[in-house]
Amino acid sequence: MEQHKIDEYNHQHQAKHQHKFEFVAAGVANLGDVMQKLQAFQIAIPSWALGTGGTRFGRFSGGGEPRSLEEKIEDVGLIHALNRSSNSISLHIPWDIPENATAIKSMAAQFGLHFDAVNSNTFQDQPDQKLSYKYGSLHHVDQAVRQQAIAHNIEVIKYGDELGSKALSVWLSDGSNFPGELNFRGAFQRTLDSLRQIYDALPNDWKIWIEYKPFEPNFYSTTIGDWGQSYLLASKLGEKASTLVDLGHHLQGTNIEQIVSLLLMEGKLAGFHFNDSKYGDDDLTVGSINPYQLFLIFNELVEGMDNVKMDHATGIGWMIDASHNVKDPIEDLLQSVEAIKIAYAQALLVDKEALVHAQQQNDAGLAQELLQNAYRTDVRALVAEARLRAGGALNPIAVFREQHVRSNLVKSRGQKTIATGL
Ligand SMILES: [Mn+2]
Repeated sequence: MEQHKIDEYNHQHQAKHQHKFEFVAAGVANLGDVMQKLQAFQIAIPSWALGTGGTRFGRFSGGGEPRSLEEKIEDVGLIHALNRSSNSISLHIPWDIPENATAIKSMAAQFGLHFDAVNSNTFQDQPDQKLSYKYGSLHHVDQAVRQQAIAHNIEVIKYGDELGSKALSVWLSDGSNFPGELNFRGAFQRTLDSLRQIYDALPNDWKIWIEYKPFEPNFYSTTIGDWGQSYLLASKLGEKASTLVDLGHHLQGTNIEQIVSLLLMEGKLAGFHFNDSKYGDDDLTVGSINPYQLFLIFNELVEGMDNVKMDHATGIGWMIDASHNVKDPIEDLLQSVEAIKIAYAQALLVDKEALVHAQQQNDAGLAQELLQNAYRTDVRALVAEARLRAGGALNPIAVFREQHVRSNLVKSRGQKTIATGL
């Protein structure tokens, strides 16, 4: 995406935008601070989200999908050029093994990108794999399987280290399908022991992020099933270990914002996998189903991070983890980043002093007014202005469509392409 095309679009729409921006800006007391924070806030793009996802029933490719790690980096580079809010990529090993780390790193740098957390995979068997993960990996009853899974995680750290990543993200599908199949205590202890060996292999400045999920692919128990189990493991491992919150990995009705608040208080919130859901781990576009919950989560994040004077942009890891079955993956990711920044901007607008006072007075009515005043503010022009100042597009999706990016990608990559790992 050539910069002049973005500039041209912005120029054409500048007057209308300026009007909207000035209107909303007039009501923001700490405008300079808000704009600076919005520009600094970046969300990592996972390498597996650039192709069309699928379900266990089928997969319908949209065409022009990235065929290699290099093409995935190009796609993230495009997203970042348009929104100036996605300056890193999170790799999944073995779907995206960097054969030549130096070349990959410098290619990413040309797009202004760096590498976020690396993700290991012991939830499926690879073609050349000796032992199967059918009955789990780090919790497996057979030590040889556990050792294979530990060695894989240590190899992922090695790949990440070559690329400048600073964190290993671990999600286990380990669990059981039927009551009685598994001894819970044994499974937990073996998982802890395996994680300890991985923890010991972390470079000094690295972290390990432990993700949890209540069900799927196992339907009776998951060995790291909720934030308490993840927190217990992270606490026993040590200060380099913390809990990763994937928004879709909760049962319906769970108060995620309360989980986030307490993990932050304990210094154990690693970061986020953003998505949205209606029923389970639906991996839908962020903010597409329940944007108010997203705002409430950001409200707790901002309050909790400010409480410990943590830098919002760098204090914890921000990443999308979504799947797109019917939408263009790039458009979907642009929508997700936008939804995150809107929720963040709204959280920055909450009148915190007044809220503390309302809480002290047990004034539930006023507390709700204060939160919803912020939530119901149309902050889109603030987010667009931050993007404009950073060199991005006033409307990233409009530019993507006007420039016919997808049809050009189909022309150069082909209609029937399948992104690696999908
Ligand atoms: Mn996730």
